Amino acid sequence: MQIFRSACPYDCPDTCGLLIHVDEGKAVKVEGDPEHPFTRGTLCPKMNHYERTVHSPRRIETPLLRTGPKGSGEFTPIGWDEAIAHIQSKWQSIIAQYGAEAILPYSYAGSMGQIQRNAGHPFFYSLGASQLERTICSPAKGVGYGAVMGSTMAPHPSEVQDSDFIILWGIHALATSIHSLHDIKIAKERGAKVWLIDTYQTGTAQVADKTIVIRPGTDGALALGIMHVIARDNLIDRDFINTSVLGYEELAAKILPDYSPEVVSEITGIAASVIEELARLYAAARAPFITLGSGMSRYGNGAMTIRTITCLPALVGAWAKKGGGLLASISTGSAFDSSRVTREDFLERPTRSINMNQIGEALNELSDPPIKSLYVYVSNPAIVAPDQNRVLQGLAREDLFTVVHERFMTDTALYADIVLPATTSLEHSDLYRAYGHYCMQRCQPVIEPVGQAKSNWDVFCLLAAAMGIDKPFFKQSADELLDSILANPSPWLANAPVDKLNAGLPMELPLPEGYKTKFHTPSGKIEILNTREKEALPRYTQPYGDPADFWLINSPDIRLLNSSFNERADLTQSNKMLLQMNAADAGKLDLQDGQLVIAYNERGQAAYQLKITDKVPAGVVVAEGVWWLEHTVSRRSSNALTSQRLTDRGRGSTFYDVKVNVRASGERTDQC
Ligand SMILES: Nc1nc2c(c(=O)[nH]1)N[C@H]1C(S)=C(S)[C@@H](COP(=O)(O)OP(=O)(O)OC[C@H]3O[C@@H](n4cnc5c(=O)[nH]c(N)nc54)[C@H](O)[C@@H]3O)O[C@H]1N2
Ligand SMILES: Nc1nc2c(c(=O)[nH]1)N[C@H]1C(S)=C(S)[C@@H](COP(=O)(O)OP(=O)(O)OC[C@H]3O[C@@H](n4cnc5c(=O)[nH]c(N)nc54)[C@H](O)[C@@H]3O)O[C@H]1N2
Ligand code: SF4
Ligand SMILES: [Mo]
Repeated sequence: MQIFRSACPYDCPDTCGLLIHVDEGKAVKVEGDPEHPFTRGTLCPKMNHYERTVHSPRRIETPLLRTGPKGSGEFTPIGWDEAIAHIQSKWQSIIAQYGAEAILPYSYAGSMGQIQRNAGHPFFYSLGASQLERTICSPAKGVGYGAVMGSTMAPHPSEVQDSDFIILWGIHALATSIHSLHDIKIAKERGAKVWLIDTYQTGTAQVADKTIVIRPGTDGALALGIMHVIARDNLIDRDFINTSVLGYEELAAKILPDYSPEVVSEITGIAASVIEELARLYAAARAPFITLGSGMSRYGNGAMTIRTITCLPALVGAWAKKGGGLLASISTGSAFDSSRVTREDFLERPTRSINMNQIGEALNELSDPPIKSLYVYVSNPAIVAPDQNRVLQGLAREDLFTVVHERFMTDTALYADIVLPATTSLEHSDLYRAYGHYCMQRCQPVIEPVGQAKSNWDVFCLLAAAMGIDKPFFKQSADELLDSILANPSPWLANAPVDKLNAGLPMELPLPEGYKTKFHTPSGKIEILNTREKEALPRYTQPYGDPADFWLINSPDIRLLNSSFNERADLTQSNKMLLQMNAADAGKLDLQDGQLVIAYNERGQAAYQLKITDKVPAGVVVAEGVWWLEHTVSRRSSNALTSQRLTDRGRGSTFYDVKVNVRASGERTDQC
């Protein structure tokens, strides 16, 4: 038995340190690495048994060729040479007839490793394929934060330990970022109070002293209401504003008067007295801290909402206080030069870009040239993309040549012409950086590839050779590429203990002295007023909404990581596809707890088991998790209801900006 260090590859802010026990070439046990500075030896329930994913009997072990109709799941095993030759000949004829832009890559973050996640970029740039706008997560959050704070560094996550008043705003930390709760627990032990703002009482409410339930998409108005009270009662930090803030006076004069607690109460559904209380507590705190989730950024007004909330700490000088500030997301992207992997310079002429949230539209409507081939890796668009009926309709096109490189037979892979088997993180090399802390980790394979699985990097090198792309870049190994990146460090990385990285240990990037009050904006100040924006000041704008009765919140499930872990029977055996609704609404619709119901709108419908609960307010229903279709009753999951509309800025997804009606299911539960 040997124990190796590794890191969690999934799209989770924590990027936990792992210890992998390997016996006779198999991973037999997975533990948290106690030496990891942030994750400190604990894992979530999903990764505690990562070996069950790695050695799952459901792993795809050979390349597969489709033998039945699209989507039927009928395949025959073939060899790698045959699979690559098949792709080569199909692509060559598509390129000859339609041009390379008829080929579209589709990838996101099934693995967060800097090599494997980005391995397709240099290949598809070289090919001249259509580009993908990778905005399915929360770009509006980044744009909203950036409008006020520019590229100011996020606080170290342990900063919160010294806060005395913490707002968890639109974040289900118990499910999505559990290790942040460790620091929050320390703050609580030191006397801090925690308030949670969400659209229903999530599991995270357990750690909060108070939960405010807000009407979906209205958080911008709440932030303005809090600032109204702070300005009205002169609770501002005048010295901080004078030295470090641009535009407070304009905001106070032109915008805040319109957002009295009474007006904001009408918009948000929160009692005016609660808005007053929250504003006073926030202003009176020694070091108020806001942990900002992504929830409210996934609306038509997402960027403006985040921008507005981001102004709050400036009014009370929170940034200058130990333990104060706002944590939206941690970016360590500048620590190393990712263009050494992505190689934009391989693109010989501009090619069109297709927004990944609108893949449904693109597959069905695009012409000149139409998309004739789709290459999917580290993603599962049949399940994670909005407007599922349109996506499945596109994937079902018999004239669409689809290749899916996957670990499991996902709903997307079921529609493939060729399926290629992918390695897991224990079988390939990579470099991981996190978005919830400042650590990085370099990982080596700890077991041999399962079956004939190959890593993304290796497959793109094979495809490059087959397509006649003769660049030496594609003749190196993933480790050689990593070595060359680390041999050319950024100034930030050069100051870090890189030898730790090469020894496989988690390495924390050093933070510059006084970084919290070095505001990286054009003015050097926090920019409440930003004249580069179309609207120079934040104000409340409305979400899209839909003409239906209930907002549908379809946020993460604690047992899944986006659509990953659906393969694990131990995680998915109970309570899938629940629709949570409050008793009064259920009563009005004459629905009973446990019965099968249909949520529907103009885009589609999905069946759920009804769960009546007082944790959900009137006018809202909640369905956690993005489930594979095998776990659904109606062969559709929540994305059959979500829309391809984009956010106000950042061209991001609007998953929670969706409304539905609900009815009892008739006898038929199959999809219309
Ligand atoms: N277990 C688990 N962990 C995950 C994931 C997962 O699928 N499962 N996904 C990972 C990924 S890719 C991401 S991006 C992160 C996201 O993690 P988070 O930042 O937590 O963001 P969301 O999950 O989008 O939403 C968080 C909360 O916002 C609430 N919310 C929705 N609309 C509103 C609103 O209008 N106002 C307010 N105040 N709250 C609202 C939702 O009810 C939800 O509880 O989590 C990562 N971690
Ligand atoms: N309704 C609804 N939909 C959502 C969300 C939501 O909250 N609600 N959340 C959205 C968000 S925030 C995000 S970020 C997206 C995420 O969407 P994706 O990034 O597509 O995430 P996953 O569902 O985890 O799918 C990743 C797939 O990659 C595969 N994979 C893992 N490692 C490798 C590898 O090394 N190589 C290859 N080739 N494949 C690999 C896995 O087996 C898995 O099937 O989903 C979005 N979709
Ligand atoms: S999914 Fe998140 S919490 Fe779970 S092990 Fe991975 S990084 Fe850690
Ligand atoms: Mo995400």
